[in-house]
Amino acid sequence: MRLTRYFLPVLKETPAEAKIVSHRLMLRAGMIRQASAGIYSWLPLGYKVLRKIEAIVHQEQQRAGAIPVLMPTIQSADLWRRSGRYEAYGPEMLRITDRHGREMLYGPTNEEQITEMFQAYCGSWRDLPKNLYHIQWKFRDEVRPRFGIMRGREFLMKDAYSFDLDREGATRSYNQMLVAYLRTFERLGLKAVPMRAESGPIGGDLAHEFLILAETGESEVFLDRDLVELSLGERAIDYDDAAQLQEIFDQWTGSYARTDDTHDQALFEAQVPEARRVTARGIEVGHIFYFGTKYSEPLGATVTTREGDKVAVHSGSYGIGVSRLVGAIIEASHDDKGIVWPESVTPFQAGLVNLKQGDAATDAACEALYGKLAAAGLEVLYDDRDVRAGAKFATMELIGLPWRLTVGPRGLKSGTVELTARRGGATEELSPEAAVARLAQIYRGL
Ligand code: 5CA
Repeated sequence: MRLTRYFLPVLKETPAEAKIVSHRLMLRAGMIRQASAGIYSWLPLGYKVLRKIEAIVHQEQQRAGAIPVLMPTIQSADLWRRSGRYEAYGPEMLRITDRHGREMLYGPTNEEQITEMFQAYCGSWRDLPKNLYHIQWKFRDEVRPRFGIMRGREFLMKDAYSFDLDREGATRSYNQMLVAYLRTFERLGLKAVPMRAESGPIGGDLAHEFLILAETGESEVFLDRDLVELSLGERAIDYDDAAQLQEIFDQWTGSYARTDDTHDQALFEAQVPEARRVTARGIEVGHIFYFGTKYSEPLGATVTTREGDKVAVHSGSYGIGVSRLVGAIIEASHDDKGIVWPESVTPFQAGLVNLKQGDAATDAACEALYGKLAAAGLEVLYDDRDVRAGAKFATMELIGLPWRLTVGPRGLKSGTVELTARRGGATEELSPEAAVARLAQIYRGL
């Protein structure tokens, strides 16, 4: 993409209304525009990142056995009356009346809708287990929408719903999602830790929230240093192997206890030696719930067991804040010049800076390199504007592309271009071919 043809409305000034760094940087880098309180348009650069995060979430959900569907945003109030949540959900729910006077709502979550769909088609133990998910916009009329897309009113969520015959099956489904989340967040370059949590209006007796550690996190957390260092890495996961899933669950949530301010500080201190205690702040990017038969009973989601008995299915729901993740990644990865994207979600894989726009030889070298990068399958933003080099560097740093190629007359004399890492700023001089090969290698498999 040539910058002169793109739509990248970067701001020089820091917007006064933005209180946290991700919100400031998203506005300055031209990623989002507020449409009304807590409701945003995604500008091209922001939309690209959102789509990349979405793609990783899709991949990891399907690897874990979840099946993609798409449910509507608008739901019928009657369905929610059947589960008893229509009144209980309170003013956070956006209630709408259609032209026939029928009460509708903009879905804040989809437990009712999916359970209704499940019970319409599934009636036997043979239909189980099932895990269906979608990535769809939600609306919650938050009292205080703030921090940009981090706490929006309209936001994009991945929500998965599992159906099992009994608690044992549901535990396996729960663990599948827990492990899928660990993988998803690792691929996004985030350190996420699962924490035992309250289930709130979703209900149920087992829930974990996934917190990513960042200075600006909303909640204070106390954790075991060993947990911060834990990683799945390249570990091969077999999502059909309940024992392996349980082992990972135990490893991440078990005896290395940690707590936030809603939990028992004394218990934490009893379990974790002082030398290993870490205090940090966390941003909630995911939340998983096991709620037994809370929705299946009132909505009639029953199956016939092998023995011929009729039982309500055990279910769970599993959310990821897809749009919130864009901000969370920035909170976790930025410096005083701007964003530092992890390679897995960067809007462009590299930036190309022409130091002497209008100089025939430099322009030709840039064009040739741009062509080679495209041929290698790399997504490049070519800054072909007729502005000072300093302004080009500042834009590249602000928008956070992990790699920058710089082409100027001096390097061209010796047949080289510069390849600079956004993180750390190290620069190498390479032939254009070697630079393309390096980048292709970095992005291989991502
Ligand atoms: N039905 C369950 C799981 S599918 C559910 O709704 N869970 S939730 O309420 O915890 O939301 C799931 C995730 O959505 C949260 O972990 C958070 O990352 C994200 N989220 C929730 N509210 C907002 C909001 N107002 N703005 C942005 N993201 C949000």
